[in-house]
Amino acid sequence: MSVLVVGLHGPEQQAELRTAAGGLEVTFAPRADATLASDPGVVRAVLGVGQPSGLSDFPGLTWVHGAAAGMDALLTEEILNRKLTITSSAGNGAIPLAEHALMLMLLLNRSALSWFAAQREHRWDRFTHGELAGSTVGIVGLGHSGTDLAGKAKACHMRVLALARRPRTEPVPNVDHIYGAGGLHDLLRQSDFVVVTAPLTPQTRGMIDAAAFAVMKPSAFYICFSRGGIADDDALLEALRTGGIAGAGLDAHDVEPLPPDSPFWDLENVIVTPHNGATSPGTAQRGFAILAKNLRRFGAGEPLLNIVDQEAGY
Ligand code: OXD
Repeated sequence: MSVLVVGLHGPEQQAELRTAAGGLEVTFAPRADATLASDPGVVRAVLGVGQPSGLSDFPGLTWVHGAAAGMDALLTEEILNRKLTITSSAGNGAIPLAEHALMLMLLLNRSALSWFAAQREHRWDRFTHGELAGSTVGIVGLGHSGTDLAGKAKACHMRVLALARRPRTEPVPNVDHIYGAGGLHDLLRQSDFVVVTAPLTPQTRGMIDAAAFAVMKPSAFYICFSRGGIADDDALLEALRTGGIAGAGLDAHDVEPLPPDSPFWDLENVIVTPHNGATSPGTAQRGFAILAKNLRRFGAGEPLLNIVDQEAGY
């Protein structure tokens, strides 16, 4: 029985993973390519993958560990039909993503793009701007990054609302009110900042549609760092162009890379970042730690961490 670990791991990481695997044979390869495994037939697990390509060439697979937190790219119909155990790296990028959201909230709330333009022209341009304190953030999705963002927002003296699909029996620290899926419009109506942290699933695709933007405050900002596609882009564009909302901070986009002719690049009330919010060494370290822990558990026959609910899609 053997395990294929995909990605670029240096000698130290390889040694750590071999130790974690106990008696399992571990092979390292840059991608899930069966021609790189000495015997694909004995590979029971492929770890660290982003895409499903190549996995069909491993007939004996029982476990796949995803390199990403979001599993939308991996959960194809073919993969779902194989009834594998799938685990994710959820939680690896929560901290920098929450920081990214906070940065976008501050920049948008202070019209920072005007300062940047003025700086390029050496122009001293002072104006009155908002404060986060006292305003309301509506966090759509209360997973690792949503929960981390709640704490950061509270530290800025904000009111924190959240939307969570899974009901909570206990109050969540730093969250003033939690809505279930049916409460989306209630949350949107009250929010000065809407931050989408939810995974892309059949349930969330297109969830922030024209009706949703219509209930948002014209002064509100829309921020997304999890997945584009949760908002309907046409509805988002319309809201941004017509003053339905004040602006947006977009790190995740429906089509990535964002095409050069996308209208989002040029809107004056939009900050575009290239799905870059979690690209930090800490994210890589936490992702590696999750992989190593799960490999140890697999070798020891213990329950794995971060098992994906394949019906829910995350
Ligand atoms: C992820 C990401 O890990 O968006 O899902 O980077």
